[in-house]
Amino acid sequence: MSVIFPEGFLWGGAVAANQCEGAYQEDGKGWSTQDVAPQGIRGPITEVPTEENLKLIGIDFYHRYKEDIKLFAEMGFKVFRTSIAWSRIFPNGDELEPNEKGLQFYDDLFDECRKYGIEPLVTISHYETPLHLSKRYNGWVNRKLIGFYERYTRTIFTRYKDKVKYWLTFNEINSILEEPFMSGGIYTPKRELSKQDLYQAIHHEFVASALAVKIGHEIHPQAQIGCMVLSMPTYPLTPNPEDVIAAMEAEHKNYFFADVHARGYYPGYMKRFFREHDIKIQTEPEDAEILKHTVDFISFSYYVSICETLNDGSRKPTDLFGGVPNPYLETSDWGWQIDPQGLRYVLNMFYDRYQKPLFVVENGLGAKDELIRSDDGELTVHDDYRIKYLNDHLVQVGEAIKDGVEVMGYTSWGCIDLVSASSAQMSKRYGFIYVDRNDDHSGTLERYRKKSFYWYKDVITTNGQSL
Ligand code: BGP
Repeated sequence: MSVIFPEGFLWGGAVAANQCEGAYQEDGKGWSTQDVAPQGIRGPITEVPTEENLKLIGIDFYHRYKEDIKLFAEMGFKVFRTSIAWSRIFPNGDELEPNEKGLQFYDDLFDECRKYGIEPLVTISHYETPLHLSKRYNGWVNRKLIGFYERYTRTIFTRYKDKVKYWLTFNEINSILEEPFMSGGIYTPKRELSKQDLYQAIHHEFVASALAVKIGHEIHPQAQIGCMVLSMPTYPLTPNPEDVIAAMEAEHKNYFFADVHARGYYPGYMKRFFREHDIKIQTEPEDAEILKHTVDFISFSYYVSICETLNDGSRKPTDLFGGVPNPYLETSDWGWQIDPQGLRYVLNMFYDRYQKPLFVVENGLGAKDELIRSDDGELTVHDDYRIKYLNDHLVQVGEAIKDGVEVMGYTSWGCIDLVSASSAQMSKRYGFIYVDRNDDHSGTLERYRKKSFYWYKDVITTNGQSL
């Protein structure tokens, strides 16, 4: 490849605590919203954690992280994205003192990363509000959550300031639109949640996120603190201007979140939306000033693009993401449309809009893998489909760099197999490393290098020249 990825480009992989750690009841951890979602974010939630939940030990990362980080180091990772489980640090979320054992676990984890020169990139809240905050306060609908989050962020910034430089405030913050419970800890069932409450919760998250940027910089001036949004380019299905406007409005729904984080104020199109839907956001006098603490960089996940068309009721929407399917694109085993060029498109759109550095912190192919014995006797997976997917997407990151976009790094999602967020299954695998763990909870939990492991190692060693 002729593109020179910048010197110091942060190559790596990403996971989230709740999808890999397991150890849900160890060392003083409290319950989180994840622990009552036995079928993943799309399934019904239960009152208390069920038997099924307790069997979900993730990939037992809590006990095996040393082995896993060693494998990441073998691939040459420069960065490793994970999250801190809020309920390990503040088990209920509203207590005054943190749980020392929870803090110690992440101390050890970050030390282990640094031992190999791997920078941790830490998501402060990744789909796992402490369950107590959800039940008692209705999650982010309640302004009190800002104070609880502030205490939590202050605690972790202070504790890890010598170990962590890169932070993300909320995972896929815009996913609260579709997943108010998992993303916003909102206990009210989605069908009964008013737009007023939803956008009030979003406002509270914005203020909390900006406060984290402010506090983070006060405690650690060199810290780089970003927002994290789910990016999903939305194309007009046809050149009909109605479709173009439908696509623009659908994009606004998502841009709104990055706009507030990058610019520090609400965009005009949202003020119009609030007026037309009679939404009156309750604010405090200090909010406008707090929001001016804008992020250092924009990070995002990228999996799919969709199309939009005027809503005449004749088109079948895609089930998970809304919009309608793009007739030019193929889909993954899980029906997610594959569009590498959409990644170049979205990188350009974000950069033109904000002129801030960008970080691709999630991208990857969820697929069914088969563990086989290779000629040399090793157990492995011949995941050429994954290599192709990632290669095609990274080539487009390279194209965006040629376009002049400032890209800080790339962390592929689920660099080691983990539990899928939407389905709570193991069989939807993203990793370079296969974990012997099955949907029925059987398996040895042994780790095996897939073919893509060696491919990615080459990509990193050559700083992208092997693509
Ligand atoms: C993102 C989430 C991740 C991750 C990924 C893949 O939305 O931030 O937590 O799970 O999607 O989704 P899934 O696991 O459903 O395939």
